Amino acid sequence: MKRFAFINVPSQELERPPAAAAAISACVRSAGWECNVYDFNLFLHSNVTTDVWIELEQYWRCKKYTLEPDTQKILDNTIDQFLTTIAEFNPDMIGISVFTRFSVIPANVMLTNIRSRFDCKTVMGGLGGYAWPGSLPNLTEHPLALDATTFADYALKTGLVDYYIQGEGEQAIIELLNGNENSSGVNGNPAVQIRKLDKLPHPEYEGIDPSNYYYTSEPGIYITASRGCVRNCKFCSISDMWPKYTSRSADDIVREIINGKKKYNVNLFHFTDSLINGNMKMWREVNRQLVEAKKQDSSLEPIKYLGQFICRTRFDQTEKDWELMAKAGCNMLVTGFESYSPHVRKHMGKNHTNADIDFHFAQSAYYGIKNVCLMFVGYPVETLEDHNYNIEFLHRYQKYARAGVIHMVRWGYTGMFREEGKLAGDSKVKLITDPDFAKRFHNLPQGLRDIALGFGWVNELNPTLTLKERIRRRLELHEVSVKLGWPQTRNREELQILYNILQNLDKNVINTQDFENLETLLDFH
Ligand code: B12
Ligand code: SF4
Repeated sequence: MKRFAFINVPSQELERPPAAAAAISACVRSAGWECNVYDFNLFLHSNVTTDVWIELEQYWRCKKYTLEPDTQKILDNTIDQFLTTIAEFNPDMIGISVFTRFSVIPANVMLTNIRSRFDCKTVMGGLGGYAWPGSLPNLTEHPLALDATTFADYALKTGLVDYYIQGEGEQAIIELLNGNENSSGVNGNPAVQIRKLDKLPHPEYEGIDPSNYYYTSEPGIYITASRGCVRNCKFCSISDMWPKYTSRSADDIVREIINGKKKYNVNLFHFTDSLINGNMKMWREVNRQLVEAKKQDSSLEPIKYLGQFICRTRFDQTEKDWELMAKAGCNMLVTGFESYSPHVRKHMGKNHTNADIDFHFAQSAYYGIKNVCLMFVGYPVETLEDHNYNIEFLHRYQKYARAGVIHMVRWGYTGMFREEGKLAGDSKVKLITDPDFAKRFHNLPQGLRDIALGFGWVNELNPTLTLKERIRRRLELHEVSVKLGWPQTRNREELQILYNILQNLDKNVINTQDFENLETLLDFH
């Protein structure tokens, strides 16, 4: 039997086992290969001191360009030790998972080491593969790779990998292991979205026991019930990744939850979906079946879940839906209400009304379901009147924030738009970007540049929404939130940057020094 070693690299949360490792290892096994999963993220964390871990995290996130000599030595030794275990397995192929752009540097380091020790084939997957390779330290050593558009492309051109897989990995890896090197998703062939999710094997956690992770309250696992979204909001990239909304059947989802509970001894299920309630029929049935299963078997009672949600209209749902969710174990919903202004929401492509938001919170309060609210400040068509709606939101729902029904509010980045994307050609938006921005930030790594450039726009059709005004609105919302006792998240550094910009702002021109602490903004992206 052929052997496949799956490697997960930092930077990733250590709260639960990596979802991709569980999903892909099950597929590799279904293709008749033996598969071992090696989580270098966890291994590293268990083998280095907190100080070394913190320095490495800064390095992975491009906040630091070189490591202290001692840290470099520790990293080299730890990788050596890690790869020795993998060498004992003697794999025919090694797969590496690049979760986000913060995994690009660690993946590059790991692949360089793999290449010097192993002769076997290597394959890369994960959304971080799409990241721009510009922040890699050795880019100029490979003139051929200078025009690489993504990290995956770079890795292929420099020979770090034999294959990379774009998009969903399940079908593509099975095809590849069956010898089909030209199948969709492999080495730049356009990926084809998987439509029959029920046919995929359930994730497996051999080698990545959830109880070995650093969970907050209790061990848990990720679960994916659907991919894509039923909406197509103007600022969102989900439809680029999954053009069609596709969901699994309720039977299959509940089977995975119950098996997960029994086999891996976990109660907590974290949905990775962009929205768990995209298909109401399926979603009702999932909750109904969970309630029924709990009635039949009391050991299932502790099962609970959290996930992203959309605010549904009153016509789409009943109180019974909320009761079912609560009984099924709904613990927390993360919902993009985005704005309390109907005008802004309409432009975004959202369907819900303010009465629907009222209903959402009232039901959550009644059934004890916690909420995280994702909100937008300075959306390109936002007027002062729209902004005042957001202030009203804070007053109106203060009682829920104080009671813990609203666990957190997160105000998005003061309108970060670099490319018009789906806003291009819109009758209400004509974005103008500061042409000098790119020059000023030329040497910043992609992640930072995206953020810096994202500040430099104004909507010609809503000209009073200058950067200064967007920042003022963000600060005002912060002030009101603090005054009313709203729990907020991760805003200290963000506000510091906005404050710096505001101080130097003159006629919407931004100076480089305003971004002194820009890299801290990465953590909010
Ligand atoms: C849940 C989630 C989180 C959670 C949990 C993260 C974790 N596990 O550590 C939290 C909230 C903590 C989080 C944080 C962040 N996230 Co996040 N997150 C997600 C989300 C919603 C689901 C990810 C997931 O688990 N999916 C399920 C698994 C199975 O999918 P997957 O990992 O993509 O793997 C599939 C394929 O990529 C491929 N694959 C993956 N690896 C491999 C390997 C091989 C060999 C093969 C063949 C295939 C393959 O096959 C898998 C199955 O199809 C996605 C959006 C989305 N819907 O995908 C964003 C997403 C991944 N996150 C993103 C970002 C940017 C972040 C943050 C950097 C945000 C920030 N600034 O803090 C942080 C990074 C945190 C960190 N260092 O850990 C971006 C990544 C974009 C990019 N290219 O960089 C995404 C895509 C959201 C977005 N639209 O912008 N995130
Ligand atoms: S509802 Fe959420 S996930 Fe769906 S398109 Fe809108 S912002 Fe994106």
